[in-house]
Amino acid sequence: MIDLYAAGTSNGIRARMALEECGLAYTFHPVDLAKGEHKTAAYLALNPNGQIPVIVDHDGPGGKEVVLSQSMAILVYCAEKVGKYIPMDPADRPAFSQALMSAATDMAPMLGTIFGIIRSKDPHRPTAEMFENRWRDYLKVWDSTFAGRRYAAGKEVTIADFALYAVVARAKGVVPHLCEGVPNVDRWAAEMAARPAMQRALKF
Ligand SMILES: N[C@@H](CCC(=O)N[C@@H](CS)C(=O)NCC(=O)O)C(=O)O
Repeated sequence: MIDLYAAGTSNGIRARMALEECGLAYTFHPVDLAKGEHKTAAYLALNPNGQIPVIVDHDGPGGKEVVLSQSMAILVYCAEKVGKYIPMDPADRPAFSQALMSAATDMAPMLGTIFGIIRSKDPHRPTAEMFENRWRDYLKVWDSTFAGRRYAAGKEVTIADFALYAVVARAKGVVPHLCEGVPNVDRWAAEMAARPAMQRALKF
């Protein structure tokens, strides 16, 4: 059994997608960020960074307990645990790694930065616009990619799709004006949204 500590942010959604898509049994523990539940001593013992998500796998490798934070690491961990959603053919790995890293190091931090700025007391519009434009540019490149490719890394669905969809779904919900004019992303996102595991993962 796995315990998941999360809230309905893109990082929390990503961890829940990992568990749902991999068909792993888990108990969900909602963490109320507004109440500071991620800063309690008990929570800090799980993740000293005081951030969601965290999973605790009571039956990790060798039967040992694994405590894991970082939503991307949780995706990789769950996929490796069930042997799915990571391409095994070395020829497929470069496109897979590139897609996964785009979600992890470009898309997710960019959206987090935009949220940080627009939710601040006195948002600095030129700075917000700079990051919003960068987000749009990244999304346009993804749109070109999806014009010739069904999934983020190729013909098969992988954790790169889950990593990316967590952030795109969140962006579509909170800042839809930043997600316009990308029909191929929309086609892919609709396919991801139709997956029953995704629908369960998004219910916070
Ligand atoms: N790189 C981490 C980021 C985790 C993160 O930023 N979590 C946010 C919610 S999306 C959080 O807990 N924020 C509360 C805080 O930092 O105080 C991951 O992917 O899991």
